[in-house]
Amino acid sequence: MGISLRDCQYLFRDFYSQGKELTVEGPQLRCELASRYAMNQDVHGLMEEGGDIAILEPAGPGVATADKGNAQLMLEYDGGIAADGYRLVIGEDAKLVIAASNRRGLKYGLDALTMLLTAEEDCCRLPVVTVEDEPSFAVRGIIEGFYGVPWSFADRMDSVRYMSEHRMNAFMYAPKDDPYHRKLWREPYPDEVFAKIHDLKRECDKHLVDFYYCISPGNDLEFRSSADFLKLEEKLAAMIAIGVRHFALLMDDIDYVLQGDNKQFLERSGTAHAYVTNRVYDYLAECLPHFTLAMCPSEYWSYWNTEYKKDILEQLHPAVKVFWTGYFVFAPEIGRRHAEDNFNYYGHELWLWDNIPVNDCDKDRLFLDPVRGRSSRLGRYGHTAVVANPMNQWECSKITLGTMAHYMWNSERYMPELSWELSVREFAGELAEDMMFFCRQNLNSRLYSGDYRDLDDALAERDLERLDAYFSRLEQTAVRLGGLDNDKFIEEAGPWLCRAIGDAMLWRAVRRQLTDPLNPQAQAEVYQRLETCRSYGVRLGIDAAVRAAEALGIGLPEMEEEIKEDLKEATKEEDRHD
Ligand code: LOG
Repeated sequence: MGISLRDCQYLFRDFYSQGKELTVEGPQLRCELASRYAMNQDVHGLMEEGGDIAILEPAGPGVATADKGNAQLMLEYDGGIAADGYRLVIGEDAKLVIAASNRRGLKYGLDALTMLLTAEEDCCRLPVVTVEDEPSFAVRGIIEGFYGVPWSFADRMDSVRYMSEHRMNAFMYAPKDDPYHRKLWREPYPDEVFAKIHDLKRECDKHLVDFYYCISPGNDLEFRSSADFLKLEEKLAAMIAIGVRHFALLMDDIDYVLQGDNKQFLERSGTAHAYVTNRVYDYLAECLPHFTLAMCPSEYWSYWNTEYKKDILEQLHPAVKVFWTGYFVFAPEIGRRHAEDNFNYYGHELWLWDNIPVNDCDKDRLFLDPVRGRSSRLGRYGHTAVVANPMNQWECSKITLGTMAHYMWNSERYMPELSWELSVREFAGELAEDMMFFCRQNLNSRLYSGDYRDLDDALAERDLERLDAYFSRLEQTAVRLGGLDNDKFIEEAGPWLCRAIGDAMLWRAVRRQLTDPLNPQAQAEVYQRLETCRSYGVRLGIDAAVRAAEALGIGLPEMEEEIKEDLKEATKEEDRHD
C-alpha cells in the first residue's frame, strides 16, 4: 500500500476492508472508464498526466477502447454524498468505483486511489477496500488576511496547488496591505495587477479551488453615498467579469463607531454593516444566479452578546455568512460554549477565520507547530467554514497548514501530534527529524502550544553537558536544514537558521565566560556573539542562548551605543586579519 494502514485510518473517514490485496499486471494502473456520472466529465483534467494511473476513455458514446487496461473504473453520481465527499470501492475483480456528488468529490476520490496505489516495475497493488469520506466543513482553506508584505503571486499560485492537494477548497484574497483591497478600495486595480489576479483565478479554477475576492471599505465608506456604492459595485463587477463568484466584505480592524452623516443616517454600526452587506448581496443577486457572500463584522473576536451582534442577527440577509476568530483574535481554544453562544448571537452561519499561523504581530518569529485547542465539533455549532490566516512566509506556513487541512477535513478525528508528524514528513522528507526538532524550537507564542521544558529543566539543574548537547544539535540541525532541497524555505527561514547557529555560538561564548568569569575578552566575545544574534532581527521562540545566559547569571544588557561602536571596530579589525 502506498501509505501505512495507520495513516489511511487517519486520513480517510471510513476505511474498511478485510485486509485483502488486489494485484494487476503492469507498471501502471490503466483504467477502462465507465461513467454514470455525466458523459461530459473531463476526468483527465482531474489527474496529473503521466502518473501511475491512466484513464482510457471510451472512443465514443457506446464505443469501447481497444485497450481494455488492467482495471475498470466506474464514476458514479450519488446525490446522497456530501459536497466534496466521495465513496471509493476497490474490488477484488479490479473493478473500481468512485461515487461523488460534485467534481471535487471525484477529484478527491481519484486522489485517494492514487495514494493507495503502489506501482511496481511489473505490477500494481491496491488494497481491496471501501473508503467513505466527507469533510467536516464545507469551506476549507486560506484567507490571505495578514498585515505586512503580501504574498507574491507565485506564492499564491503555489498555495492554490497546495490546497488542492490537501483537500482545501477556498482561497480568500484579503491582504491588508494590498492598497486596492482596503485603503484605496474605491480604485480599480492597475491592469498588470488585475491580470495577475485573473491568472490566479484561472489557477483556482484549474485546481477546483474557489477564489474569494474580499474587500474592506469600512474605514471611510459613506453609507448614504451612491457614488461610493457605485465604486464598490464597479470593483465587484470587474471580479464578476473574470468569473469570481465568491465574495466577502471585511469590516475588521476599523474604527466602527459611526460619525457624522453615517451616524445620522444609520445610527448604529451593526445596522450600517448589515445595510452595506445587504446592498452588496442585492447587487450580486442581480448579476449572478449563484454566489457566496460572507462578511467579517467589526466584533469578530468577542464571545458576549452586544447590540452590534443583535443588529446583525436581525438585519443581515440570512444567506450571508459571518466570520469570527474565536473568543479572541488569537484564540488558544475554541470550544463548544463560545462557539454555540456566538452562533446564537449572530444567528448566521459562522465561518472561523483562524488566526493561525499568522505572525504579523510577531514579525521576528516563525510559528511551526500544529493547530490545537479547537473543538472537534465546531461543525455542529454553526460553523460551515474554517480558513487559516497564514504567515507572511508562505512556504513556512505549510507546516501548520498541513495540520489544519487535517482538522478542516475531519475535525472529529484530529490529532495534533500525528498531523504535525505527517506534515513535517511531507515537507522535509529525509530531513524530517531535523525539521521536527527545528519546529519544536519555534512554537506559536500566541497559543498555548507546549513549552520548552527540556531546556528549562537543564537550566534549572545547571546541566551544562545537556546544554552543550542541545546547542550542538541546534547548530547541526540548522546547518543540515540549510541543505534542504527547497530554495523557498531556505530563503524564508534563512534568518532563523542563521540565528540558530548564532545561538549555538553565543552559548559557546557563555560557556567560556562561565569557566573564566573575570576574563574581559570572554565577556567581549559574549557581547559580540549577542550582537551577531540580534543583527538577524529574528529569534527562535525558545530563545535558548539568551535564556541560558540569563539563567546562569551572565547578564546580557541592552547594548550601549558605545559598546556597539567598539564591537563594529573590533569586527572590522578581525575581518582585516582574516
Ligand atoms: C486582523 C487580521 C490580522 C490578525 C493578526 C482579523 C479578523 N483581522 O485583530 O488581518 O492578520 O488580526 O494580527 C486581526 O483577524 N485583527
